[in-house]
Formats: sequence, C-alpha cells, structure tokens
Amino acid sequence: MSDTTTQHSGSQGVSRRRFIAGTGSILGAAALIRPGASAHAATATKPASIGDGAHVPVLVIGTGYGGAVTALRLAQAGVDVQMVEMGMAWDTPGSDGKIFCNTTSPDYRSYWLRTKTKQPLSNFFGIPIDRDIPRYTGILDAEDFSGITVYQGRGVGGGSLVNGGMAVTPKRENFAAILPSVNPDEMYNTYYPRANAGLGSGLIDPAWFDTVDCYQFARVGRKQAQRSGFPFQFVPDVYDWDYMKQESAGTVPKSAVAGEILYGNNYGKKSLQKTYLAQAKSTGRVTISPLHRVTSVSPAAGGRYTVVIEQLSTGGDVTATKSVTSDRVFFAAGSVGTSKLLVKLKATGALPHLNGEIGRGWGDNGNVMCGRANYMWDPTGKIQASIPCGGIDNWTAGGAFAEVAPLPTGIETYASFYLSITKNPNRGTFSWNPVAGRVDLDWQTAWKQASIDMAKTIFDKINATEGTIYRTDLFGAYKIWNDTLTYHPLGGAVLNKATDNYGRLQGHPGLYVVDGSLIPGNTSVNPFVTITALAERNIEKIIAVDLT
Ligand code: FAE
Repeated sequence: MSDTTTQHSGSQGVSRRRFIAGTGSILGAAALIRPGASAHAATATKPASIGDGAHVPVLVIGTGYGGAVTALRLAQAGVDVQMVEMGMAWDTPGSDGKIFCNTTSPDYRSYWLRTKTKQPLSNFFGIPIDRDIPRYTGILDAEDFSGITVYQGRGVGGGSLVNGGMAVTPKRENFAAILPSVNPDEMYNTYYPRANAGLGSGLIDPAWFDTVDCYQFARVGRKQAQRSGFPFQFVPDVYDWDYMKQESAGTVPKSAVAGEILYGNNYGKKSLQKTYLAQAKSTGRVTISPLHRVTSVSPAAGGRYTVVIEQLSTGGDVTATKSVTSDRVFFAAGSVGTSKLLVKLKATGALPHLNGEIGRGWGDNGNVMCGRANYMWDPTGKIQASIPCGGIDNWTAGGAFAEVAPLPTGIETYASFYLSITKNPNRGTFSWNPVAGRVDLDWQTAWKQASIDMAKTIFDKINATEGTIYRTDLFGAYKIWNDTLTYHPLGGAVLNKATDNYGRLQGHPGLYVVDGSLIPGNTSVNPFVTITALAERNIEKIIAVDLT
C-alpha cells in the first residue's frame, strides 16, 4: 500500500478522544496537536516497572533506535509512554566499579544467557579463545539460527550499547534500493539531518587521526586502500571525539583506547542512554521496564490490545507474568525480535489479520569479516581505539563497503581487520515451527558466498598490490572468512509490504513497526542512522495523522 494519510483516522478501534483521555490530562491533549511542543514534567512519581493489569495509552516493545525515537517524539507530543525492554537497565556498576566489562576479559556481563562466550573473532593463531562464563542476562546476544548467528544488544539502549557507533548516512544514489517507497528528498533534507543531530554523530579530527598511536591501524588501512586505487572515506561516529583525545592523552579514564566496545563502553560512547532516551526520560512521560519481555499482543475490547509480559531474573528465569492493556503498541524489538513476535502471533491466531508479508524480506546487510596479514614493516599498533572511523568504498564497482575495523588485543598483531557490508541479494524468511514452539529462519551459510565474492573485489586487489595474504587463524583453523554472522539484521516486517508506508501494521489498527525490521535487508552502509531517520519520518506522520 502506498502513502495514505487517512487510512487509520477513520478506522481506528481506539477513538481519538479516548486515546487522548488515556494520556491522562487535558494539557496532554493540547500538546498532541503540536508534535514539536516541548515536554512538560510528570506530576506523579512513575512506578519502577509496569504493574499487572495496568492500562497505558502507548506501549513500546524494545528500547533500541526505533523505540527511543518513538518514545521521545510521542512524549514531546504529550503522550505517556511505557517502554518494555527484555534486557537490563545497565545503570549500576559491578564490583569492579564499572557498568560494562572489557572485550579483553569478558565476564558474566558479556553475553545474553550463555555459559560460554561466542566471540565474533573466535580464534587467535588458530587457537579458540572463547571462555566459560556464568549464565546471566548479559549485554550481547549471539542468537543462533540455522546458518547464521545474529548479534544484538540487550538492554536499555538496544544495539547502541554494543555497537561501534559508526553513524553512516547512505549515499543518496543508493537510497532508492534501500527504501524504494520513501521520498529521498524528505529523508536527505529533513530526517537524516534530524537523526544525526539526535544521535550526536561527528567526524574524527583528521589532523589528530594522522598522528595518534591508536589509529595507526586505520592509517595502514587507508594507505593500503589508496595504493590499490580505492577511496578511503572517514565516516562519522557517535563517540565523543574530545573524550577520546583526553583518553589518549591519559587525562581521563580510558574506554575506547582500552578496548571497550562489544560489551559496552563505560565512558565516551554516546549510546541512546545518553541521547534519545535521556531526552525522552527528561520529559517525565516515559517509563521503562527493564528485564521485561513481551510474549504476546492480541486484540482486546474497545480496540485496545492485551500485552503479555514476562518479568525476568538476571539468571533468565521468569519471575512473574503480567497482562496489561494498551491503546497502541509500537514494535521496536529489532529486526529479529519484532519478526519473531509477529510471525508467532500471526501463526498462533493472536493477530490473525496480519498479512502474508510478515517474516519476509530479511537480510544480513551482506556482513562478512576477514583479516589480512601485513609485513613486519607495516605494524597496525599495539593500542587500537575500539571505534572505527573510516571505510573503503567499492560499492558501485564491486558491491562492497568495508569498514576498517580495529583489533584491540593489546599486542601487535600485524593484522588488518575488516567488516564488509555487501550487496548480498539473498533474503531469508522467518516461519513458525509449531513442533518446537519457536520461530525459525531459513538462512543458508552458502548464501554468504555472494558477499565473499564482493569483499574480494577489495581485498584480493590489496593483497596483490601489497604482496600480502589473508589471515586464516581468526575464525577457526584455516578459515579466511567469517561468513556465519551478522551485526546488522534488517527486515522481516518490510515497509509498504507488511506495513503501510509509515509502519502501520496491515490488518490491526493501532499496531506499528518502528525498527530495523522495516528495512528490506540492506542499507549499503551501517544501518542505525537509516533506522533512526526512518523512525523520525514515520512517527512524525503517525503523530500528525493518527493522534490528533
Ligand atoms: P535494537 O537496537 O536491536 O533494539 C531492540 C531492543 O528490543 C533490544 O534492546 C532488545 O533487547 C529488545 N527486545 C527484543 N525482543 C523483545 C521483547 N520480546 N520484549 C522486550 N524487549 C525486546 O533494534 N550499526 C551501525 O549503524 N553502526 C555500527 O557501528 C554498528 N556496529 C554494530 C556492532 C555490533 C557488535 C552489533 C551487534 C550491531 C552493530 N550495528 C551497527 C547495528 C545496530 O546496532 C542495529 O542495526 C540497531 O541497533 C538496530 O536498531 P533497532 O531499533 O532495529
């Protein structure tokens, strides 16, 4: 379905008047007609977590990019928002005084309900480096499907807690392939700039880059790319670059230059906790319930929805099951989380009117990893900042954009390491497995061959120019490519297919998708800026049309 502005206003099960009343104040109603209206403080103290039997006007499932944008803009429009997050709050230090653990010594905080780490870089000199850990609701989920492991952030802030912070806006010439039903003018003139401002994206100071030890690995990456005729481009990041300069000078506690990244950054990274979610909370209208996992959404009387939520212990046990109602529900559980919920709810009859596009169009953003072995005269540096700042662009000619990634091991490895984003055409489908009682994904590892071929358009050439070879020891014994993972799950509830052109789920008025599952499998660069910008675009329309 194409862009419609009136589709829901007439057919909503929840009337506008009732919805506004649900926000709890006439002041709220007034603010609804002014989406940009400034927030007003809450008058009552919010409960720590949502109570069994509660009724809320808006419930947002998940606290990543899509959820954070949605909560902030609704709150600014005068709507009370309840966010439900299966992961932890990540606001309390452990016994070492730090909230997050380091990549070099993953502990109980590192992985979501695993008893052994599953590190993306699993071997060193061919020797496995994964280690036993206590089962805990840790920050990084390595979720296994057949043929692929999907890495995702768990906790208040979603993927922003664990990611590299690379805030990349796709080239405009590639946009039509990314979101074909969206007007590029509005994205590039309004929503990408709004998203980048909200996220706090910024470029590294090139003069500092040229001299500082911790980016020697990236300078080697740039030099070798350029010697093979590939453009190296700096890309923005949400890391606080001034803080990194101070870390590097030794005047503040170290975070990026101490290798913090995959299991959280204790200081310099501007995760959503410091940007969109902080702003959302400051409105007084947003409440977050961490360690709460949504398991069901189904229609209730009066056009509302019943939402079933399991409260979890840090060991992953269900300690309570709550049933609440909401006038509207926004699915922001990430591409995998939202797809799994919707596929299950459609198949089990809880949301029978969802259409046949649910679960389809899932892609891995063409992620594939590799390392190259440099000569002794090209060291990449003992100390490497964990935050990437540049990439090699061969998208047009070879279908690959390679992020020059750090390998922050604390020792000189002479390795160059890359995460490539490629134009992989394969798409998977999620389906309900009634026997196992779970949602499966039909991805095949062999589908990554297309990504490997595209990444090779860059690295075969660099190896030929430099007289170097691929590393074969980082992902197993004699394995060049990590072709069994993605950091960038996208799709499963694709915009203008499973939803209308603004994320309204077909068949169930009052339900919306606002996260990476709207994007059909590939963004040509790292995805969170596009997820954020699309959420900004959609929520503006939804507030203007459905809530006023
Ligand atoms: P996401 O951020 O995943 O948030 C979903 C939230 O929903 C999570 O907090 C879940 O715990 C929660 N949730 C899921 N199911 C439920 C449920 N049933 N009930 C309650 N809560 C639930 O979604 N992207 C970039 O652009 N640049 C990078 O440098 C970059 N680096 C990355 C590095 C790593 C290691 C990883 C894992 C990802 C990276 N990404 C990067 C990808 C980026 O983080 C990801 O695309 C976004 O986080 C997706 O945003 P969503 O809002 O879709």
